[in-house]
Amino acid sequence: MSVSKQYEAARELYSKWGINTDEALEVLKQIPISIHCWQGDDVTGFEVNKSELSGGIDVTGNYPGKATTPEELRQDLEKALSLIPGKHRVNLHSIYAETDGEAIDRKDLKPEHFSNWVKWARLNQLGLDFNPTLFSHPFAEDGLTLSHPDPEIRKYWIELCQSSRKISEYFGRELGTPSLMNVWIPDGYKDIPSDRLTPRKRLKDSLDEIFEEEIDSQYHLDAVESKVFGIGSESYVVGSHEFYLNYALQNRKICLLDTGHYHPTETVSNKISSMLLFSDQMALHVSRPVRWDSDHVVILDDELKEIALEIVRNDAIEKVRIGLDFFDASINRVAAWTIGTRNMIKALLYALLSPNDYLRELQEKGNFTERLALMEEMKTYPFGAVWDYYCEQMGVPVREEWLKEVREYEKVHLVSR
Ligand code: RNT
Ligand code: ZN
Repeated sequence: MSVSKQYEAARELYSKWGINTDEALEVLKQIPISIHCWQGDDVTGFEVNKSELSGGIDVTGNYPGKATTPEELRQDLEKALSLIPGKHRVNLHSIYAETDGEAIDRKDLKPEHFSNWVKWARLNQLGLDFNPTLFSHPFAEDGLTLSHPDPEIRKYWIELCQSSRKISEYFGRELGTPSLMNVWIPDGYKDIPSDRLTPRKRLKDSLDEIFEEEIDSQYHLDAVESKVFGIGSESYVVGSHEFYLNYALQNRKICLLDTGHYHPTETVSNKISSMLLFSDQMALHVSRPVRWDSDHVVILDDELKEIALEIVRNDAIEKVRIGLDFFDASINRVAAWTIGTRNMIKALLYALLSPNDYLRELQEKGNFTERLALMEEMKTYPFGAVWDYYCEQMGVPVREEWLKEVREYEKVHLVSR
């Protein structure tokens, strides 16, 4: 049966619950996903004097064909984007600046060092987001940055964040869509600290200094990302969830929740409603922790669906900025982007095809039997048929067809690298 015939049948089934599949697809089309560039090169970047990846994060695997130049990275991203339905965003880091072979200090980077990215984004109708890179650097070798006891080192990182805000603002101005600049730092201790307060005080002061200058939110937004532990910071992380939750609330900044940054039984899906009761914006790094913050490729698992359901049910599509954050070097990297991003979009579609109002009513009435029964039955409704139709309509490969294209791309472009 053709994709559209299957879609017709699915449309009828969903309409029984008052769900308009055509409308759901129109909504889906408008949801941008911020795709992280760093999956394409294992968080390496293009700095002239590269430092090894640090900060308690790790990329494992040595699948051939990783991007080693900005041109290769953009080409790979374009390939992935051609397999992903919708218009999206690309998320950059300081280490992806282009300095023409000149060793420019990270804190001295200027908008012009990202002009190729902006040109490319405009050409491909993409928004850009940004991150100052506060790891993989000689000044971050002891795992401390914005909370460092040495004021000179702290100053360095503060200045990096300040100049990064200008770069982010430039993205927003040039592309007509605000750039989200996310500050994540690795700071913490391997072993039990004797003073938890002082480093946090210093981080608070550093952030105040970074954000001192007002920047028009039409162009730039500030976000802060917490973490529970990292490799080498197992006992204490300065920028914990409570730290940033309070900081963001008090200073009207955006709190960014990474799905790999909580205790293993804690879920981000359960946090979204609480966050949104107190602020009208939040951001996500959707990732997949496997036993630890391992940043595996996002799959369509229960938690991903639950996150999407929370965004849709809480009327928060415009409030939650969805970004991805995973890096797997053991598989084809273009495939990694494609799989993870398609899954995020699938989860959103799944959520849009749920009888959310009716389910809410059931709960309010205390009818938990029907609530559970219906939620379970919806899982086997023909959501795949709607997804396939969406891909066809958006001009991207249907089902696993995209894999052929990645294989071909690998043969022609990646193997020879
Ligand atoms: C690290 C954070 C952070 C990074 C990226 C590369 O634990 O999740 O977001 O993964 O900035
Ligand atoms: Zn993250």
